[in-house]
Formats: sequence, C-alpha cells, structure tokens
Amino acid sequence: MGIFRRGLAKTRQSLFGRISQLFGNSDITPDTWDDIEATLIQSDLGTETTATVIEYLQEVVREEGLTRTGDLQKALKQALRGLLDKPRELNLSGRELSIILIVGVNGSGKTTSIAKIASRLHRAGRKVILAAGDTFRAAAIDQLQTWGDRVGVPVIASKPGADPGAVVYDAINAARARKHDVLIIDTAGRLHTNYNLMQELAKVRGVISKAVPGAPHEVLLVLDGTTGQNALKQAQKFAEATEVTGLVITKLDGTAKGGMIFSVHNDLHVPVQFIGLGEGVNDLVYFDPENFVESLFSDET
Ligand SMILES: Nc1nc2c(ncn2[C@@H]2O[C@H](COP(=O)(O)OP(=O)(O)OP(=O)(O)O)[C@@H](O)[C@H]2O)c(=O)[nH]1
Ligand SMILES: [Mg+2]
Repeated sequence: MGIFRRGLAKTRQSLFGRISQLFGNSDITPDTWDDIEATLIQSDLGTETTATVIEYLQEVVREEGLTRTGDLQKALKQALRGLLDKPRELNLSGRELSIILIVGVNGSGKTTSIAKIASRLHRAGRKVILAAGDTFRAAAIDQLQTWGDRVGVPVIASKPGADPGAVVYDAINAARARKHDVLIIDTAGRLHTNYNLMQELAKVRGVISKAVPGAPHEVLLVLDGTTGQNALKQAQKFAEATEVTGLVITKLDGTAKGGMIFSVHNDLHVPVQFIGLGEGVNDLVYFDPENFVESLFSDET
C-alpha cells in the first residue's frame, strides 16, 4: 500500500480510525446510526454524502438481516467504494498534441502538481512542455521554470503582466514546432467568486480550443485537501465556469480531512485523477479508489 497508506495516516488515525472502534461488536441500535453519522460528518464527508452512506448501510442491514455492529465494516467499505468511480486514464493519446489546463484557487497546489504530473509523463516517455500561464507574479513564472529545469521539460514563458492567452498561444506553437505531444498550462490562482478572473479563464480556454480543435483535452481542477468542505464550494463554482474533467486533491498528507474526496466526488461526479501526498516531485499518485478506501481502514501504521 506504500505511499497511499503513509500519506493518508492522519485521516485514518484521527477519524476513520474511530469508525473501527465504534463498530466493535455489539447490537445495532439507533445510537449506532447516530455515531456513524457523527463520525462521517467529522471526517468531512458532508451531510448529503453521509446520508447516502447511512441509507446504503441501513438497506444492507435490512436485506441481510444483520444485527451486530461487527458486520457493518464490510458494508461501509462497500458504500464508500460505491461513491467513487472506477479510475480513468487521462485523455492524452491518439493525437499529435494533447493539452491539459490546470485551474484552481490561490495556493491550492497547481504549479507543484504540474511539476509532478510533468515528471510522471516525462518518465513515461511523453514529450512534455509547460506554459507559464500565470503571468500575475514574476515569482510564479520563476517557480515553474525552476520546476521545469528540475524535471527536465521546457517551459514557455513571457513577462509578468503579459496576456495569459498570448502565452498559451505561443506555447501551442512551440509545442507543435518542437513536436511535443503534451502541453500542460499553468494558470494564476483565482478565487472562484471573482467574476473577471473566471472570465479570463474562459478566454484562455477559447484561445486553446481555437488553436487546437477539441482541446483542452483535460481540465484539471486542483483542490487543497486541507480545506475540507470549503473545497466543495470552490469546485462547484469552477465547474460552473469552465468544464472540469478531473480533480487533483493535494496536501492529503497534512490533513485529517481526506473524507472530502467522497463528498466532492459525490457532488460533482467528476473523477479524482491524482492525489498529492507531499511536496516532493514523486509525491503525487494516480487515485485508486480501491486502494484509497482500504488505506482509510487499514490498521497498520
Ligand atoms: N504537503 C504538501 N504540500 C503541497 C502539496 N502540493 C502542494 N504543496 C505545497 O503547497 C504550496 C503551494 O503550492 P503551489 O503549487 O505553489 O500552489 P499554486 O496553486 O500554484 O499557488 P498560486 O500559483 O499562488 O495560486 C507549496 O508550498 C507546495 O509545496 C502536497 O500534496 N502536500
Ligand atoms: Mg502557481
């Protein structure tokens, strides 16, 4: 289980861990349901998703005639697993150039995640190029360039204050000229409530789809896992403003709020593609629902 189990230790130990204790093995009573509900809500599943899970459990109890709390753990795993879609490959093949647009609020982990994804794809033999579409701050451009050097992929950048659309346009041309097959575009962090900045995102998107019909092929929304239920609000707004094809949930190593993955998924029906489990370039893993659910329950530390 490796990095998954280690990275999710906080979520497992602080809250989900309690579920195992809570189950013990006594008679199922109305209190059992209250306890499970409280624990799931504290684990950042949100009220709606928690209600879905409890309903499922109660149905299993009825259908299978269960009477002991000890029998509930398996059903809970199934319920949680059922909330998550099967993993999906990134839509990056079968064409000359595939484009990934990365979006999210300030500080959610966009630039770091780009470096991690670029490194993965690069090591898998793809010809990756990055676009420094965050032209807001000089430091943002430097940060991406530093990562590009470290990971071994080129970065197309302009001056601070430049039009992000123009940078993206240049990057697409450079990608084509140099025969790169994956372009990943960094964007400035923006509050999901800022209308103008959300419009700017739509403009960048327009530049991409005009230059490459059918692109962007992936729009990954990066959410900070430590923000729990707040990430859900952001996700809803981003999904309204721009089509989001997948989620990257970062910083799960530092938080007990890993349960937010279930509610984000349940609410948006957008698959989680990657989770971030640390600051290093290798600390990003493909999201594997089976493994994720098991990691939340496994007792070893
Ligand atoms: N522990 C941990 N830290 C992370 C993870 N992902 C990102 N970070 C840290 O989060 C901080 C912000 O990351 P950035 O990648 O700069 O975030 P950003 O979304 O590009 O930020 P802006 O461009 O300012 O909007 C950095 O200190 C990263 O090292 C993760 O999975 N785990
Ligand atoms: Mg950034």
